[in-house]
Amino acid sequence: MFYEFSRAIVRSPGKTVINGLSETGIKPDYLTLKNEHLSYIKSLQNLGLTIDILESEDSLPDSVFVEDPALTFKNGAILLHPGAHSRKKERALIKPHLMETFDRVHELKKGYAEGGDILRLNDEILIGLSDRTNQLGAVELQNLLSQLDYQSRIVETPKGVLHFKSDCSALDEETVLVTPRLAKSEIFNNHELIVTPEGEYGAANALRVNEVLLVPNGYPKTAELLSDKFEVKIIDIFEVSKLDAGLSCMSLRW
Ligand code: CIR
Repeated sequence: MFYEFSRAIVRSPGKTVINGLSETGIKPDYLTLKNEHLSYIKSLQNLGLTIDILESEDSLPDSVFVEDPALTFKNGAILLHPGAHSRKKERALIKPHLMETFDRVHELKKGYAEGGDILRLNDEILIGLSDRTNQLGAVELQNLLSQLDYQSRIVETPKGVLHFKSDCSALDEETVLVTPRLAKSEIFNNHELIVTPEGEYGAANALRVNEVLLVPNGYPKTAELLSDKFEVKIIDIFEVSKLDAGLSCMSLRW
């Protein structure tokens, strides 16, 4: 199953994380963010995952968001090219660890793409075009995914949304959590949709890990809606979200 994981990679936040890219314009508090990150690691460990914790890198403030420079699967990994200028060197930073960990590591050679735009569903992978993922990178990524035996489809990220997965997450084989603006598209025609209630769009980046659904704190209506069908665990990411990031961004899972 696509949400069954036994391993993950995370990177500790450096002190410069407070200078990470942010549309909110609000600087997070370093120590609180660090604690949120530690609790996140604990939650994944409690779900049975073995975690590789990489050292912080102060020269790259957003490098705690390891989801963006790579994709990981049980049968291999893909090194991506972040579209954000200040994040370009994160690819070289994570490369040695991926080479040590995976037998097969493919590398995106053309265009750019960030992991936050890549949504894994049960039978295909969606690649959302955004300011961080362009058509050239998306087509090249489709080639690399097919070498790992994954089918993929290129879709549009709603305008003004940072990453495709800022607005959706796959909950199980047939269910996807989406914001109302993404629910209007025809992208998920074959899926049952759960739409985030008014004012709770930030809950759309939930994270299914094994038997549990991790949901960001601060979205009570969404959490209640989801607990009808899923075992929900609430995670604090108030500081992390000041950097436009969510639950999926802080780990690479496989
Ligand atoms: C950025 O703007 O790149 C970071 N501040 C946040 C990245 C969040 N990553 C993700 O959604 N996958």
